[in-house]
Amino acid sequence: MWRGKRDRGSRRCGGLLALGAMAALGLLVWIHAAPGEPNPASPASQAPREPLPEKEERRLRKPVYEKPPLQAGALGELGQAARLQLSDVERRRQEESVGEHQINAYLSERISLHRRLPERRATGCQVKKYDYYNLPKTSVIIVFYNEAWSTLLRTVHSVLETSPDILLEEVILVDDYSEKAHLKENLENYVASLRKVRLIRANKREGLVRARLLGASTAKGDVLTFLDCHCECHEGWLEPLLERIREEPSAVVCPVIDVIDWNTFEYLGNPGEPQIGGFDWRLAFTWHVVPEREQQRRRSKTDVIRSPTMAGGLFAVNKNYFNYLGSYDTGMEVWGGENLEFSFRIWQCGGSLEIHPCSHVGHVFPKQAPYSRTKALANCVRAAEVWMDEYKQLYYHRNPHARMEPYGDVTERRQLREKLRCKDFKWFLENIYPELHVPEDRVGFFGMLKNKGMTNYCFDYNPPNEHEPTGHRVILYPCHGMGQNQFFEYTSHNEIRYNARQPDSCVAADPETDYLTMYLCQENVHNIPENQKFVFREDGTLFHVQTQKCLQAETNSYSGNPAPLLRPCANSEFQKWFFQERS
Ligand code: LR7
Ligand code: MN
Repeated sequence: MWRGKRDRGSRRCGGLLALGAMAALGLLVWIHAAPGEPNPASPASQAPREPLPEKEERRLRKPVYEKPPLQAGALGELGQAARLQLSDVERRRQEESVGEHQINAYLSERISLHRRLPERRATGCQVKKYDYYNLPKTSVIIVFYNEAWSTLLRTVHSVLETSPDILLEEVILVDDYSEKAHLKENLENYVASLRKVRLIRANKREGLVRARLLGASTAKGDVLTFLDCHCECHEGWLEPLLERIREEPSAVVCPVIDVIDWNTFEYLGNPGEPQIGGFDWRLAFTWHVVPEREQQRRRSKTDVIRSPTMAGGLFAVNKNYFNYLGSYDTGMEVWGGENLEFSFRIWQCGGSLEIHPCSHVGHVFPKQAPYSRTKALANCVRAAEVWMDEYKQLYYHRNPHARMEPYGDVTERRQLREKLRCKDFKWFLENIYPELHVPEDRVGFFGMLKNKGMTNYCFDYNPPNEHEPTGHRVILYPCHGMGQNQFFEYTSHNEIRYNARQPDSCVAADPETDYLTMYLCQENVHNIPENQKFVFREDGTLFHVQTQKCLQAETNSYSGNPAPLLRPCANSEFQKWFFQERS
C-alpha cells in the first residue's frame, strides 16, 4: 500500500504533505540502504541469517548501562510490593505525595531507580535470538508534565539498562512546560551526567501530542519509540519491537503493558496471553481478550497480535512511516483521543497495529488523573469527525454534549485522509474490529428511556466497578441528559440494550424478584434468551413476553431509588415509556 502510492502528487502540497513526501523518500533509502549496517544492500525481506555465536550476541546485547547486581531483599526489588513502617509524620508525608502526584511518590523515592523486574515473558520469547546487526536503531521519546522525580528517572534508567547500546540512538526527554522545581536545574544536571540522554523543553504547555512531536522532530533514530514518563522496561523489551518494524516497516508495534501498582509499586502482569485494544461507542478505550480469528491467524505464541486500537503511550514506529501517515493531529490538546485517532488512521490508511507478546513494559496507573483532562472530549470529536464517517452519530448519540463541543478545524486532517486514500470506517469495523457490536440506533428507539408517570426519571444502570459489568439491577434515576449510563437502545430483535460502554449488556427480567437485571447480550440473534425480550408496543408499554407482564415505574425500592418492575399489565401512565434523544 504505502510503498505503492508514496509519491503521488505530494510535491504540490505544502506543510504536512510535503513532510509526508520527504518521509516516503526517506523510507526508500531506509529499505534499500539501511545506513550503518554491514550489508547495506540487503532488502528487508531476506531469509533469516544463522543465529549469532553466543559470545558475540552477548556483546551486542550489552545495554547502555549495566544494571547493578541484584539486591535481594531491597525495597521493591524484582517488582515486589513494597510497604513501609511509618511514623505518623511520615505517613502524612506519604499521603501528601499521593495527593500531589496521584501515585505513592514517597514510597517510590525509596525504591531503587535501577531495580530489576520479575520475568514476565513467555518461554518462547526468552529463548528468541535476534539479528542485532540488522535491527534499526531507535530514539526513545519520553514526554512529561510535572512528573515525580523518581518515576521519571526510573523510566530513563530502565531504558538505558535494558536497551542494547547498539540499538539505542538516544533518549529524548521532553518537558511539557512543567512547573515543579525538581524538574528544572536539578534535572538538567542529572541528565547531563547520563550517556545518550537529551532534555528538551516546550516553551508553553503543548499537551502530549505536540510534546511528542517536538521530540520526534529532533530524533535521529530510524524508529521512534514512545514511552510514558512512569514506565519500567522489562528485560528484552526492545528487540521484538525493532525486529518487527524491520520486517514490516508499516507495522506500529506496542509492547504488552504490565501494571505497576501506584501505591506499592508492585510489578503485576503475567506471562499469559496479553489483551488487545478496542473502544466503546463513547470512544473510551477498552481491553479485550484476543479473538479466536486472530489466534487462528497467528502461527506461534511469539507472533505479533493485531489490535484494533492502542492504549496510546507505549509504541514503536518507523520514523518515516510515522511522518508519511501524518504523525499526529496537532490540533489535539493535553490528553486523550490521540490514541484512537492514530489507531483508526494506521488501519484505515494501510498500516497495521500490533502488540508484540515478547515485549513487556510496566506502566504506573495513577490513583486518579493528576491533571485536568477536559480536552479529551474535543480531541475525540476531532477523531470522530475525520475518521468515523456516518458512524460518528453512534458516538454523538451516546455523548450528546460532544455535538456541542468546539473542536477547531479538521480540514487538513481530512485532506490527509484523501491524500493517503484511506479506507472508510465501515471497512475498519468489518475487517479489523468485527467483535464490536454496531448499534442500530433507529429513530425514536435510543437515548434516555423515560416514563410517562414518573417524568424526569430515566432508566439507569451503573455497575459498581469495571470488573463486574453485569449482574446488577436497573434503576430509575433523575435524567441527566449526558448519555453514558442512561443510554439505552431498543433493537429490532426486541432487546433493551445498554451499549454505551462495553461489554454490550441487555436488560433481562428476573421473574423471582420482578426486577430488571443486566446480562451480557447474545450476539447471535437466533439465541436471544426469552427473558431478554420485550415488545415495545404502540401504546408505550414494554411488554415482557415470557412473563406476560409490563414494566412499571415504582418508587419504593432497591437502594432508595425507584426502579422499573414487572407488573401485571394495566392502563397506567407508570407503564408507559418513551425514548428521548436529548434533554
Ligand atoms: O499535557 C500533558 N503533557 C504531557 O507531556 C499531558 C500529559 N503529558 C505526558 C505525561 O506526563 C505522560 O508521560 O504524556 C504522557 C501520557 O500522560 P498520562 O500518563 O497522564 O496518560 P495515561 O497513562 O493516563 O493515558 C493513556 O492515554 C493517553 C491518551 O491521551 C496517552 O495516550 C497516554 O500515553 C496513555 N498511556 C498509556 O497508554 C499507558 C498505558 C495506559 C493504559 C491503558
Ligand atoms: Mn501514563
